Amino acid sequence: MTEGTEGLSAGKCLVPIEECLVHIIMGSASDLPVARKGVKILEELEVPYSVTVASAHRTPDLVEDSVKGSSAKVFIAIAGLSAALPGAVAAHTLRPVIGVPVAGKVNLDSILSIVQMPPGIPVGAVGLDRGENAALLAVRALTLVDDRFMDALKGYHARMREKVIRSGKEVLGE
Ligand code: C2R
Repeated sequence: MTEGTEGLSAGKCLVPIEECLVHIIMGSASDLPVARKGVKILEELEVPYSVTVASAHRTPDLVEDSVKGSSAKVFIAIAGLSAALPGAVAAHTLRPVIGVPVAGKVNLDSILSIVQMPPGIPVGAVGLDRGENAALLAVRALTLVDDRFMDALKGYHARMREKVIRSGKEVLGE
């Protein structure tokens, strides 16, 4: 884990950085609540990850260093407002990049900034603040290189199914 994200209590990358498979970049420390949702999933599914803060607008050199210095197979870029970050990350790697727009006073700004990438530099997009879906999509991509992640996802889906069934029973007083 890169310095500056100490708030992620359970977010330490327990393996050497070169073994982290998913690299999460937040445009600002204020995006931490969204990053936490993704971290929770990656920890539950035992996917080695790393987290850092770097901004395409404020610290473009750090974005480049962070991407080029990572051996991650999938990148997650979280940003609100004029969200250039996911596109900037995609400009520095040929690995898949998943952008997470962050909700604010105007929600369409970050969504459109991520979705409307110019031809040639694709960025996948999940919904507003959907850090967990970004992580799940990243794990789905990892199933292409390692079947262990397929088993992890199957377990996740089985638990989700149980939760839905249980909540239905509770609502209906069964
Ligand atoms: P602050 O809370 O630091 O003022 O940031 C961040 O992702 C955050 O959601 C406010 C918002 O600005 C976003 N930000 C970007 C970029 N850098 C910071 N969209 C970027 O480079 O795209």
